[in-house]
Amino acid sequence: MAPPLRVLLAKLGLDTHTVGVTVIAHALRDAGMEVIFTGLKQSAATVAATAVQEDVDVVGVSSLSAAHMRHIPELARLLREQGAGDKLLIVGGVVPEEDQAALHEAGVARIFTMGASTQDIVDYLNEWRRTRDASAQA
Ligand code: B12
Repeated sequence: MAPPLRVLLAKLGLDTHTVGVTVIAHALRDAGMEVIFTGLKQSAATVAATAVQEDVDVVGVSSLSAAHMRHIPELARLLREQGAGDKLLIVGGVVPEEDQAALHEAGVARIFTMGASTQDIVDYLNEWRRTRDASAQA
């Protein structure tokens, strides 16, 4: 059997909104994934280092305090610089539409905003894994 998908959930900067990230952690765990939570008030450098050390497949940032443009492009850059650019980077929370294109440009694969269905997030991650594993075998 394939090992479970490993997901690092992160909170960056001064953002202390915890409900969304907790809901997502439970949903991913209930779907059989391994979830690691960084805790609050992390820097992009700490999250990138943790992602590498823990050898996760996915880095998911929960961002509700309007600091996404400050921290997330930096996190994407640090992941690439540390040879971890193949990890899937996703974001959830309060991200205005006008910022989304720049985050995608920086390396964010998908953004799930307020009201996103946890089942859609689980399905998205499972589908990403299927595609990744299929192309690795080809
Ligand atoms: C509850 C709340 C608080 C609580 C937080 C308590 C806690 N421990 O979490 C308290 C009162 C402490 C608080 C404080 C503040 N808040 Co507040 N808060 C909210 C509120 C009302 C609800 C957030 C919530 O819990 N939603 C429920 C969860 C389930 O939803 P969610 O987090 O959006 O998560 C879903 C998706 O976004 C997504 N998702 C989220 N994270 C992730 C991660 C991944 C990996 C994935 C895949 C998906 C995903 O999936 C989830 C399921 O659908 C929102 C308004 C709102 N309607 O969103 C404001 C809101 C987020 N807060 C806001 C603000 C401004 C603040 C304060 C700055 C207010 C102040 N002046 O002090 C402070 C900041 C504190 C800080 N340092 O971060 C603003 C943010 C504005 C912005 N980003 O531009 C909002 C939007 C209110 C508003 N309309 O202005 N807040």
